[in-house]
Amino acid sequence: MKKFDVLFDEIKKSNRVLVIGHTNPDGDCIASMLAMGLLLESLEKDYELYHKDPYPTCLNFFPYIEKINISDSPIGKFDLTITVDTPSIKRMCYDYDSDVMGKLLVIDHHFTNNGFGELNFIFKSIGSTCEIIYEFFKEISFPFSPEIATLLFTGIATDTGYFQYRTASAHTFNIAADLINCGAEHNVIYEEIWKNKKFEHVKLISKILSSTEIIRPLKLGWVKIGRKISEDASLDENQYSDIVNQVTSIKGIRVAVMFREIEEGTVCEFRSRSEFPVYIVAQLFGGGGHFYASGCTVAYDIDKTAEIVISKMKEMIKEFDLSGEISTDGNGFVSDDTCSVK
Ligand SMILES: [Mn+2]
Repeated sequence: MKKFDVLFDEIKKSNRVLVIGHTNPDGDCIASMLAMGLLLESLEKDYELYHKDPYPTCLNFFPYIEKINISDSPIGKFDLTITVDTPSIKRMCYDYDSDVMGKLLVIDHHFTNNGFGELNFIFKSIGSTCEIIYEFFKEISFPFSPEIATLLFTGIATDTGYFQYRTASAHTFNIAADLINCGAEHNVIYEEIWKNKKFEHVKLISKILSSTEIIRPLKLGWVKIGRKISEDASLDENQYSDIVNQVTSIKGIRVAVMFREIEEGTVCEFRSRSEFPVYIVAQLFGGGGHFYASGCTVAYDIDKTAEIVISKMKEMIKEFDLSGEISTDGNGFVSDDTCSVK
């Protein structure tokens, strides 16, 4: 039996399929949804690509982006729901209701995913959901059109910080090369995603970054975005990611946090460039994510949240030795990670 037999069978035997993703979608999520949509299209399936939240505007260039129904709810009933790139049931962009949405199938790569679907295809060592979908399409010999290549390349590139994280393995680079051969224009994609900032956003980002603080001996840095800036700025996920990544780009800083105040509390986004697993911090505060990138929302204002989270992180980081440049896994496709059928 091949790795994705069960997944493909489930899709083939379904009548009406809903494809959704995680709240505040990023490039990997939207590209995965669209790629799955193109497979369903070719299988002549009745399907809907649905999302509750708007996607980052830098993804406007995505082929078939208009196929995503962005509204309050999907239309009608389904016998199969595929949620992509979604770490937990509470991060699904639409509350799961089996009567309306049918069987729940999860395709994901988040470290903290506990397999909340009836069928789970979770590969925790892979850097992006798009890389999993590449493997799936490869296995079923679904051809990589230039459109699919563009989508999958972008999803892989955005989730690996343009191939800079350790999750971008040699195998990931081989996949990227294959996708370029199939028509992904890497230079165009780079321009669209990373060279597309508005002038006022660059000025705002520089203002936000001027509040960066660091504790050099702990290799820890953080930045705060108050409620007013957070509401006025209308930055998207990709742009926020850029800000916290700037903090990790400081020489000697291995762990970074961005605090962003919203109505319900404070969003914390963690990044690690070391063996320090930031998903553990996120989990402590009710969130989750990856080894090197994770997040949570704390129900306090920004100053109180920062105080509590930073003090906890100081304790935790002291237990780790961040003096070296320790490398971890990133050895490509680990087939028997978690592929459960409940
Ligand atoms: Mn992802």
